Amino acid sequence: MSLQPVNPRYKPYKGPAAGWGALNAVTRFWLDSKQPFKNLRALLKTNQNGGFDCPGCAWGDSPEDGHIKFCENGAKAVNWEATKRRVDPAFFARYTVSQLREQSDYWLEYQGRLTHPMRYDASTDRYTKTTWAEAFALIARHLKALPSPDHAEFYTSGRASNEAAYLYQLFVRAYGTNNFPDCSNMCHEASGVALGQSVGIGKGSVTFNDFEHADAIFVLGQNPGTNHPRMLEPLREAVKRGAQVVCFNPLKERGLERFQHPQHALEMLTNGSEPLNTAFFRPALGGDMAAMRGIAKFLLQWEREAQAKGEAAVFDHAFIAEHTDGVEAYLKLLDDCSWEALQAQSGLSLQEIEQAARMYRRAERVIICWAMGITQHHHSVATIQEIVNLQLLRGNLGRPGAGLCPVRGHSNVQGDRTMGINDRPPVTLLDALEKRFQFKVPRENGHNTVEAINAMIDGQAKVFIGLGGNFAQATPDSPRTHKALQSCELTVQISTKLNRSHLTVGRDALILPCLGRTDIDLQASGPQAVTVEDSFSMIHASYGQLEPLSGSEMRSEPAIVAGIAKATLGNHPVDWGALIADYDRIRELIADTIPGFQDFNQRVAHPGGFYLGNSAGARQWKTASGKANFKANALLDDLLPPQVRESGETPDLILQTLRSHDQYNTTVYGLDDRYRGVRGQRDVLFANEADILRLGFKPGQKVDIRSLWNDGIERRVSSFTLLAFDIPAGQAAAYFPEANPLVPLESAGVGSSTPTSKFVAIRLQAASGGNLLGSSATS
Ligand SMILES: Nc1nc2c(c(=O)[nH]1)N[C@H]1C(S)=C(S)[C@@H](COP(=O)(O)OP(=O)(O)OC[C@H]3O[C@@H](n4cnc5c(=O)[nH]c(N)nc54)[C@H](O)[C@@H]3O)O[C@H]1N2
Ligand SMILES: Nc1nc2c(c(=O)[nH]1)N[C@H]1C(S)=C(S)[C@@H](COP(=O)(O)OP(=O)(O)OC[C@H]3O[C@@H](n4cnc5c(=O)[nH]c(N)nc54)[C@H](O)[C@@H]3O)O[C@H]1N2
Ligand SMILES: [Mo]
Repeated sequence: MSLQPVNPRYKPYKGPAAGWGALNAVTRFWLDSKQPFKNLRALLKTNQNGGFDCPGCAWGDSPEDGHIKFCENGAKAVNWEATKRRVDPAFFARYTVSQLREQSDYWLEYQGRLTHPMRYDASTDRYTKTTWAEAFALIARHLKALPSPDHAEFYTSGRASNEAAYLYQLFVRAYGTNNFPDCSNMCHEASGVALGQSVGIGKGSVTFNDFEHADAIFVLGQNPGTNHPRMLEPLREAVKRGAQVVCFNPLKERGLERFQHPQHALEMLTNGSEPLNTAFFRPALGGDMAAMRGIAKFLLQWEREAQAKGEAAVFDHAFIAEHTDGVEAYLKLLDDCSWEALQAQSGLSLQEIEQAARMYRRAERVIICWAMGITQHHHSVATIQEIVNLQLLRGNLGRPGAGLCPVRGHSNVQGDRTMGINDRPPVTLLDALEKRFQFKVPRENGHNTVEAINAMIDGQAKVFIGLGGNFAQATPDSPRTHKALQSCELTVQISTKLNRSHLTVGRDALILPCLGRTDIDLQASGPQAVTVEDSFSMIHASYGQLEPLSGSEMRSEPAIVAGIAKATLGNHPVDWGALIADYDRIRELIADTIPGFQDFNQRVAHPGGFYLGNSAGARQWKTASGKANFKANALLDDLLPPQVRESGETPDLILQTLRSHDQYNTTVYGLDDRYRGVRGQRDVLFANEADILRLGFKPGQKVDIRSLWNDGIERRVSSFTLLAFDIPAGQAAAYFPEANPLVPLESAGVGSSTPTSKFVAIRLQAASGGNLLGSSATS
């Protein structure tokens, strides 16, 4: 039924994840980029000592293993960056900005690499060539004209290297503000906040090697087959040695179902594949907190039974007594919540919760991994703290094979935060900066992403600078965000590729073309390395390999930041130019001010890099209580936020926004989503066939989608094709960023301010423009 093709462009994918299909896709991307051999060579150095760090995801590799690690989607990321196509002054002469705005996100990025600094001319509605000196002077002029440094917003996307990020935060704080909206605010912010409160450090506690020792790996709200393909190998190895992989995902994501590794030639020949998951639970959107609480409630019941019978304990009492705080209040909460409420909210039956609990209990060592399906909800912080609570009950933290693993997104998003890209900076960081650089550091919290947009809407923020990323498309409530950017006096984008943020211009606007991970970064002292931090807190060096497309017209991110800083502040508080001549000097400053980086230059020279350490992983608790905290958060009465109920309308469906297989965030590589069987289109709405019929539509029909909130603002996208899909009743899914206009800016996580991209209440109506796709649409 629901997995039947509903139109010619939608065919369910039958093959395993990765394997031959993946290699075909990679080959196609190589050939498309017009320099296959060069790219292949570049690729083979990825993540090896002496090569560059993969600009794809933040998954780490085994530090001991010298093997070349790559995956299909890493290959796409490399290839996309290493193209020979150029978006140069001649390109910009051909189009007005208004004309470019008519193009799709896919088309814009596909045009190639940005090669020259460009300045927007409002009188002709075109970008024209400018010089670096003029660009820096323009930025300095705007920044100095602001009534307060807090009227500027300094965005960071998670590809920026440690060196670039460190210089950026130093410049911005010396300029006088903590306004650091960053992609993390839309991503793993809830993980950082929740883990900081629970265990005293906002990062994952496990390392790569822990995956070799776990008896069970729970994977919640994550689609590694597409977004972290290199994670599939340790999962597969775990299954091979008899460990369990337990998935919680409303969608039966292909990569989690079956897996075949492209580098295992024999298995490719037989087309065999290992069954990967050992259990697959399909919760309601936002239902994971209730599911985890249900597992904990079973453990409590079994603990009491064991005590009564004098059998071995279920809880790790020694760990709880020595290392934790707050267990009584938490256990009371478990007693107080009803099985009915847990079932209703989790979307799972009591039998399913019990099965998950049995799998959890059977395992001596458990790792719990999670990503955006957990972090982009109203109650994400509470949900992640519930994950921690569960792990604490059995001491699954700070011992081999057990722990917490928020799987990060952007390849250096974790490192950027370590370097001080933080709108709520810890006092220790500010003190260290003040001491080392002898200037008065701003102490007030700055703006996160949602606050930055609101400040622009309110006319408070007037200058926007983006160190990478695509702010216009990655943020929620797109039409409002676009207007916010357009209300600025100056918008600056430091970028590798053309995207919609360059076309969402303030009165003045600049495009500053930068080098990417793959490019050789030549400075006065020779080619430079930069460093990054992966999800396991491993720091390693990255050396670009490819000749930049337009010589010195493209600059490195550190050089661009230093150029802006020098024009704005002169040689205060450092000699910016001297730092750029040799990045070792930047790393010396990092060593002086950021904990864990002493002897940075020497240690990063070590093959595979070095481990930053993790206090929670070492059972040191940097919390106020000095212990790991059980957090007794109440379960939400209703997953539907009050603002939706106040809209006076009942939602037809709850929508999550997610990534296709052919995209990297707002970068669209192609229009297919192989594992979900979609071809050649992105404006689709996945829904359950019964829901489609119940709502009076037919599969293949086009609909307009409206979202519900209590502020009277109309949020709508048009002409999305309904795809009947294997998705739980009441749920829907659509791709990010196409669906972003539906996410209200005000709908953000408690304590994290992360837009609730995985929980949007929607209503459907027949598309104003037309109906069925064609006669074969429902065949
Ligand atoms: N190729 C590629 N790699 C990437 C990226 C990319 O776009 N392309 N993006 C990078 C970035 S920045 C990030 S943050 C990561 C993102 O990695 P993911 O978090 O895997 O990305 P999403 O596509 O948002 O997928 C979310 C998954 O959570 C599930 N889900 C949604 N809501 C819920 C829920 O309430 N409960 C549960 N249990 N599951 C739910 C969805 O069905 C989906 O499988 O990937 C990184 N790597
Ligand atoms: N609805 C919805 N919205 C979401 C999400 C979702 O799941 N649903 N996910 C959120 C998440 S997890 C994230 S992380 C954000 C992502 O938000 P961003 O990080 O802002 O977006 P990206 O699409 O990764 O940025 C792509 C652009 O970065 C530039 N770029 C690429 N490489 C480099 C480089 O090396 N240096 C520089 N300077 N620029 C470079 C290119 O110009 C490219 O166009 O989106 C968030 N938005
Ligand atoms: Mo992300």
